[in-house]
Amino acid sequence: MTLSREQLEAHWMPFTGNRQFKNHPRMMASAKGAYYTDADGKKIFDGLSGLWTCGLGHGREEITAAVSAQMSSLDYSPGFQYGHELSFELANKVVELTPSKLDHVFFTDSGSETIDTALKMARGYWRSKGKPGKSKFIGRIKGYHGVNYGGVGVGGIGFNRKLFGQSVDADHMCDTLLDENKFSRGMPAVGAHLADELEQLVLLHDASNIAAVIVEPLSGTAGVLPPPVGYLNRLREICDKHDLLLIFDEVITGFGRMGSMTGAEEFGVTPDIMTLAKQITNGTIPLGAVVVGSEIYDAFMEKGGPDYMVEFPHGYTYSAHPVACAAGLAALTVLVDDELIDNVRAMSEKFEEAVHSLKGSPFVTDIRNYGLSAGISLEHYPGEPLRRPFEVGLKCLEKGFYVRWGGDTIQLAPPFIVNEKQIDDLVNAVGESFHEFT
Ligand code: PXG
Ligand code: PLP
Repeated sequence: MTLSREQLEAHWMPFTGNRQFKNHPRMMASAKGAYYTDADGKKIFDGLSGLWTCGLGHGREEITAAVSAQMSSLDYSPGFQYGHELSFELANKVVELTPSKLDHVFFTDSGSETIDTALKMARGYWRSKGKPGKSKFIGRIKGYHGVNYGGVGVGGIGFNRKLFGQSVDADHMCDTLLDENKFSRGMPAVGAHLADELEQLVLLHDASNIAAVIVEPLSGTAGVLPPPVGYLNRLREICDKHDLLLIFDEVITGFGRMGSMTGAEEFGVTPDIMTLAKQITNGTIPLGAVVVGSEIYDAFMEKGGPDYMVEFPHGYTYSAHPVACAAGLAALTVLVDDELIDNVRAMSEKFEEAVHSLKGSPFVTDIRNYGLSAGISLEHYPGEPLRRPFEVGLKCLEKGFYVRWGGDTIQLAPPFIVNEKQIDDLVNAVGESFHEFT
């Protein structure tokens, strides 16, 4: 590495232990396919697909070519009051790949912006319907919906909230972790009844005060929590019964990781609003998307006033950025043309076998998986729940494997192009790391 310790001070890194990192930097230098190369030239397997972003693998020439051509032809185009054709093409592509009820796309630049946009849409929708009281949101404990003000308010990870105080008006359902489901493979059998807590919250707050319910179909950041069988269906029924919008935050589950194009498709439940980001450009250029049905879009259009008026006073300087749209179109084309979701399905069985072989390893208290994602919970050091996963992550890195540590879990999300040998190597490295504590 060429940078001095002093040169590392200026950058305040996101979601990073800055003090630890700057004393022990982990610098990536390049990436190709399923591997990173670090600043010392060491090859590292990408066991988290970037940050759940790069399922197609790194360095896809099709994306590079599309981005580079776009930079040369139209590097920026004003997103407000002017357009460019690529964003319309990409919107059509997203509509084609998401459930048929969802047919309008609003572009943002990240998952967090996408969530805050969706929350504003939900409130604006009810106001346009003459029901301004419907403003509260219901999220879920352990939910992660990004870090903007709305997203942390509906989010359910205490660590992400406690420094900042309450933002939007929100209450939370319980998470879906149950002792009897420990070491479940795929969707846990028990837990549909947990959705009934939403009925309790409706009784408490009254539906006339609630705008929307927001959940990740599978909670990613919390440590990979697949939905119990019937749980999402039950949420949908309760939302329908009480006229609540249902938002699926598919920032991680969108575009392939579950073995279907979306979590909604995989789990057979369609939300009113879907939020997408990450995999939409294979992580190459920041881009997010909110997808809604005509019912919501039309509500804004109908109340929009004269046609020169803006119907939804919202948008980002970089909304529908032409270079991001070029990356998105290229990435989604590769995802479809290379039939990579078929490989997710083919590999997910092998992946499930492999990760569950870690049952019985030292400190492992639970293992959960779905598609190409898995979470492994670890026994705490007394009073230090976050330390062991951090140590495991560093041990894996020494062995040449990048994995995520977060909360009391280790998380794995290999790229969609992964093969059986790479799965074995990844899981063996994680297993060896557990044994090195004893
Ligand atoms: N919703 C969900 C479900 C997410 O997983 C966001 C919103 C926010 O997206 P942005 O683009 O604003 O970060 C996310 C992002 C991890 C990890 O290691 C997960 C996320 C981001 C970074 C790291 O689990 N999820
Ligand atoms: N702050 C100021 C002073 C701005 O002028 C703008 C955008 O014009 C913003 C914030 C919002 O930036 P963005 O549109 O990139 O979210």
